[in-house]
Amino acid sequence: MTNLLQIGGITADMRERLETVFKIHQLDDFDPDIITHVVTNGHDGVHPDLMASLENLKVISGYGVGYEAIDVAEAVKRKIIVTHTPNVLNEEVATTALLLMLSCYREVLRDDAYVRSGEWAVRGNAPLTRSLDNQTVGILGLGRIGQAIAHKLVPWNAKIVYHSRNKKDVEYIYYDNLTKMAKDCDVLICIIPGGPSTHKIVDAEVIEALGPKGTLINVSRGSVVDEHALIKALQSGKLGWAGLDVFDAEPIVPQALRELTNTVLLPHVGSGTTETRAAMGALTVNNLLRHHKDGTVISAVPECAGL
Ligand code: A2R
Repeated sequence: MTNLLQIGGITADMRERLETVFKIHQLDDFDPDIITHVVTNGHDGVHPDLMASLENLKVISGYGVGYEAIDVAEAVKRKIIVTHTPNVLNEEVATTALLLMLSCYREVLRDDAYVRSGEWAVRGNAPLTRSLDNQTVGILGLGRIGQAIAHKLVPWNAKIVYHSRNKKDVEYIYYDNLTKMAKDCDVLICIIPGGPSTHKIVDAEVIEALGPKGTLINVSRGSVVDEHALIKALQSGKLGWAGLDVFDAEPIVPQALRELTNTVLLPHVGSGTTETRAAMGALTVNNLLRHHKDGTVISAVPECAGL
């Protein structure tokens, strides 16, 4: 049997399929010399010290599309193939972005509380909310998920603009400057990878450019937004609303953010439906089984495509 190290949780389905060819070892009891394959996730990744200790490692299969918690440059140097699970979660994460946007615009949490508390019967109709129709939506990162978000916004007649490193061959308007784009947007949706190149790319200047009537949605990584600046802007009214699925120090969410009523907060569930998580789990396992069978993988991260 081939020896696989498990980092983080896996589902019963994943375990059952993996155990057809792998002996699964846990982090608290394994011999580093025999491990050739690792299964992990976007949050846990592989600690650099652990990776260094696995001298015979060939494949790291990640559950999720983001892989900044794995030192891919080091993996490439060592000819270790890193895989992830792109595409199978595009529609779900896009739906989560829309859910957050709708919840902010239509004050779903406030109005739900209004009904539950009995205030409706005492104080009369709830205050009006904002229409999601005809908004200018800026997408930060028009990749696989960013494009799925743009498609889902069609029924709301959104004007889509975007910022990414490169201009794409699409009908949407490209901004090479994020602050400029934020100034022109009603909503800014973040869906770029985490890591050093995007760290706090949404800073105080971008947040203030979005403005008092603006809405920030983050379904990518907490690290891409300056959370401190975000809280200050939401408290002072320099930013209108925020819908967040991701945070700087998950699962710890600052008390100040939790106290704000102009936020909608989710516990990193962008891809968190039974159907989509099953598809992600299947691809994570398929990458490992394929490698076991013929030495290839299905969905290597771009940096490892040539290995
Ligand atoms: O490289 P480009 O021009 O295609 O732009 C990519 C953009 N991006 C950036 N934009 C601005 N500044 C950066 N430093 C920067 N780095 C990357 O993010 C591309 O438009 C987008 C990423 O698209 P995909 O690689 O197709 O990723 P996918 O599957 O949409 O997932 C995005 C992220 C994941 O990495 C997780 O963190 C999260 O969503 O779940």
